[in-house]
Amino acid sequence: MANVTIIGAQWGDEGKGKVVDWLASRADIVVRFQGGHNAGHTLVVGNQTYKLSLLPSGLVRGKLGIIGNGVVIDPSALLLEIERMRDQGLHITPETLRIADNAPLILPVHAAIDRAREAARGERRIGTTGRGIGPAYEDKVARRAIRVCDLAEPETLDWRLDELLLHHNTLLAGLGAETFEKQTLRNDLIALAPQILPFAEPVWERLAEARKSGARILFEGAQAVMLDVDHGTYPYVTSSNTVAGQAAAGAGLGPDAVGRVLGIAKAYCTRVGSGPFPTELSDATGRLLGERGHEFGTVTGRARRCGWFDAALVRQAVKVGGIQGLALTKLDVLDQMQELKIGIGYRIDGAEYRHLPPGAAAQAKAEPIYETIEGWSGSTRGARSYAELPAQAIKYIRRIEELVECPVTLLSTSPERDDTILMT
Ligand code: 2SA
Ligand code: MG
Repeated sequence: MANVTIIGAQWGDEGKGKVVDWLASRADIVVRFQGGHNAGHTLVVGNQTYKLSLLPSGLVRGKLGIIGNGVVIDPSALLLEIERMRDQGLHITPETLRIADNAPLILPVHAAIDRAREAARGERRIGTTGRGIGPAYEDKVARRAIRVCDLAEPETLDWRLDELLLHHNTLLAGLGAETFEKQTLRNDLIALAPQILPFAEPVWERLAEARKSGARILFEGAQAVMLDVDHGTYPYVTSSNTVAGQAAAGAGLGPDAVGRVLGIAKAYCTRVGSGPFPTELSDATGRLLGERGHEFGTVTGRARRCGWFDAALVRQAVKVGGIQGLALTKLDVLDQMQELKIGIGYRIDGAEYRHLPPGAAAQAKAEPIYETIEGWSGSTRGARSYAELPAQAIKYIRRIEELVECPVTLLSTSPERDDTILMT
């Protein structure tokens, strides 16, 4: 297997965890390259369910896990997750997990700002996970982040925290929220340092060595292309680049290392948080999709909004994300529906579009243009070969391939790892 990069092709929760797990068994190293503990990847292995947030999914398969520099790391959340996974029997040590020494940290002040800002936005809130992801990325770009390596230089923490708090306490006070004490933050960081530093190293060096020795690397994306800070439904996006190109920059290797890019898409569409969702269904069909698909967030437990597959959107994700093959998940949720719809474009103020234009007002007005396709009465749940699929289900997949201009190379028919069909 060559290197593979996995990214979401919609708004997240496409079932990346399962596909990453499936591919991790053929990889040597699994790398996270963006996002943080806002991600939620559910892995079902036998009778165990693992819910991972920040840790690379490959750890469940005993593969080396790497958290790259493109990730924002909440050190307390990391330690808690490691503890939780150890309780489930996973062996996580500095031998199995490495984190980039130049990755920025998420501090409690970031989560406080995230939440205070969301509260202040009221109706216009983004619906963030409240984990401090956005504010931590802002600090990185503003050059005032405290990074993993800084934990090894406690003598610099004073001025770093001064600079950070000058900015954030002013903001928090303005938002009517509680401010932070430097000494408390400093003490906490110093206490965390000996627990975090054993995992830290220049991971780019290890990855370069791994490439030289022919190791197979799997890059595990979080969130999805439509939540990308540049290409997504801005401002209703996350604060990182989620496209495949980010795998290289967020891990510290060249673009040739990215390998084959696999996009994950649900056979319908969901979104958590606010923002445009042209094919959203707020009727009984939408509720049915949510119930059958168990559409609740892994991290926050929020109910997900549901709607029809939006081929115009996924086509766009294929192009900007660099997706070469699609894994289609949760097809079984559509079993027994008489009729299915696929969004093929949008109507905005009387004009027709094949893509979603970037303006927030235009996106909010976008009415989907649908194509209707007959459903199937049989079941696709747990199918393990192409021959087991109803003819009409195959037709649905083929039509999606045409519309998004990308082949469906994998089909996942249940959360179980082995219920996966390699399409040829
Ligand atoms: P943030 O917290 O700043 O990244 O939020 C900004 C937007 O990005 C969306 N977002 C997500 N959407 C789907 N899944 C995510 N992860 C969890 C999961 C979500 C959960 O995989 O289940 O448990 O609720 C995720 N993370 C961020 C978010 O909804 C905002 O629209
Ligand atoms: Mg998820």
